[in-house]
Amino acid sequence: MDSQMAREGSATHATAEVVDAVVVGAGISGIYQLYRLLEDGLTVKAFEAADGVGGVWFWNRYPGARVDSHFPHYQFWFSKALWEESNWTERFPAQPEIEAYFNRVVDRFDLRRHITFGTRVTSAKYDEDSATWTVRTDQGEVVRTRFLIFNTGGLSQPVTPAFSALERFQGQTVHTSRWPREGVPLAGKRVAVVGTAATGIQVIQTIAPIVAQLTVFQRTPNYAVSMHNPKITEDDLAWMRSAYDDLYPSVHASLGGFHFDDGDPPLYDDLSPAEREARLESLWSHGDLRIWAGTFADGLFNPEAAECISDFARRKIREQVSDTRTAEKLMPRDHYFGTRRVPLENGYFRTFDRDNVELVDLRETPLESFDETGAKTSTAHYAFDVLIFATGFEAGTGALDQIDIRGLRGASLRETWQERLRTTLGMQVHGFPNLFMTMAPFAPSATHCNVPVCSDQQCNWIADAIAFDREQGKAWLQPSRETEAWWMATHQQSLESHLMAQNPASWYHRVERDGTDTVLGYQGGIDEYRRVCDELRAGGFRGFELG
Ligand code: NA7
Repeated sequence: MDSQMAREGSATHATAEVVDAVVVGAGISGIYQLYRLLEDGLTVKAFEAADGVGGVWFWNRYPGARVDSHFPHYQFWFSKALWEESNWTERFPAQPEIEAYFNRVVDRFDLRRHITFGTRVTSAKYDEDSATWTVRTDQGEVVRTRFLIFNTGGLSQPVTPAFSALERFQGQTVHTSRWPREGVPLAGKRVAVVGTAATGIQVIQTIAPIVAQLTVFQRTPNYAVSMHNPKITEDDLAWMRSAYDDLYPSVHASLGGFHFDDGDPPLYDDLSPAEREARLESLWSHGDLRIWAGTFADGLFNPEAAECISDFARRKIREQVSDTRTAEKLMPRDHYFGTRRVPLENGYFRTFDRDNVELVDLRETPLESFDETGAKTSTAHYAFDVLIFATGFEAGTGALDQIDIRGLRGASLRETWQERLRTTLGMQVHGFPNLFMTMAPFAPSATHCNVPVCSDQQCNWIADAIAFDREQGKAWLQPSRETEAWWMATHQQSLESHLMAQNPASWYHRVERDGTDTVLGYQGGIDEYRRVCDELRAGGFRGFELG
């Protein structure tokens, strides 16, 4: 420890508030993590950068923002009483309804007073002698804590590509995940959108009818399933309230955090071409995500099966777009259905039939630079008043990379991960005792999960690990180096023969320093993941070091 750190350290010890646990983030995971740790009798302080709760549902207030998890799956699972009181109006609720729900939950369980809003954690340093973390914020707060949990989300740090001369553009520029609360005036404006994945699809289909002109800059076309989004009736709500006990075990034992009534999917080779087509039509007609992994048992492993689903999804695009050339540009040919995030769409493809919408294929004509009035591709200039970036996030590590996190011997988490990304179960990292995280790399929740289900399981496991550590009278707990190596090998095995591992980059992938590609999400399914987590817990956190 250098002398400055020593001085800083002793000042900190003298003045800092001391708690059992600090929770960073008040989104879906942070809210439940806070609730559970308080229930367990810990003193807890939560920090949230935003001035309200909801995480992604606070920040992503762009037009058309809506969840792709169908009713009744996207809500907290920790309280049956809460289920019995909850009301939903649509099968796929929109952002305002979800944000309001989080606010209701926080008030119902009196959690708000434990959260410090408008405050960003900037550093966290572990002190080996006291086995505590010192957490600092951008508001000058200093807190010492035994346990530190980052519920900061896997998709919270937005990315805006460094386009040439972007700073010259004189119109309004906005990223979908930093949409101002007061909105952005779009009616009658010329608008451009960069990005055509889950977010771009929602914003494009929503604003096309109100803007004067919409220019869509597309790099990679995406498959999308036509959403079926009826209003929720009193009967639906009555069913939901009676279904909690059945659904809870079922979603927690599923592949992706949903309960579907379709039974186990057949193998591709077990069906005739006509049976395959009928199955695809039937699954498609539900208008939700069941077609993603539920068509054929080998749909994400067998290239022939994957091509069959992809061909079907391309034909669905073709049917919705009048102009053949435009339809062709919208049809993915470089990846299989389901190897990137499959969004739901609600009129997206039909949007391109509108006279005021133009699709610019950046693969044909790359974006070269911006100027005062718009953007120039290799063949044309496009003028617009508002530029919307639906360009995604620094997935997996983005939020944590913003924080100076120092574990044993002052090792930096950011630098550790720059060497090579590694976690144990996506919840801990060797060398960072008592530090936990949710929605982080190498858990199913890093890519594929109905988040409330996965976060429920992870928050419980973390709280159980903390409880175990305390019951044992220990000060700290961390995975051993061997446990971490075992988990990384297990993760790697889950990708074997998986077509996702072979398909092109998306936010599901990360390219390591040495050029190797890794998939962020554990692909063994949340059932298997939970089994492994439960086994480690039941075995007294075998493979973890306590001290
Ligand atoms: P995504 O899924 O990361 O999509 C980002 C989009 O932005 C995608 O279409 C990208 O094209 C496009 N993009 C990114 N950089 C560029 C550049 N430089 N030029 C042109 N186009 C670019 O983010 P979303 O917000 O849509 O969704 C994130 C998740 O949030 C989603 O999966 C849900 O789970 C919720 P690309 O495909 O890279 O060619």
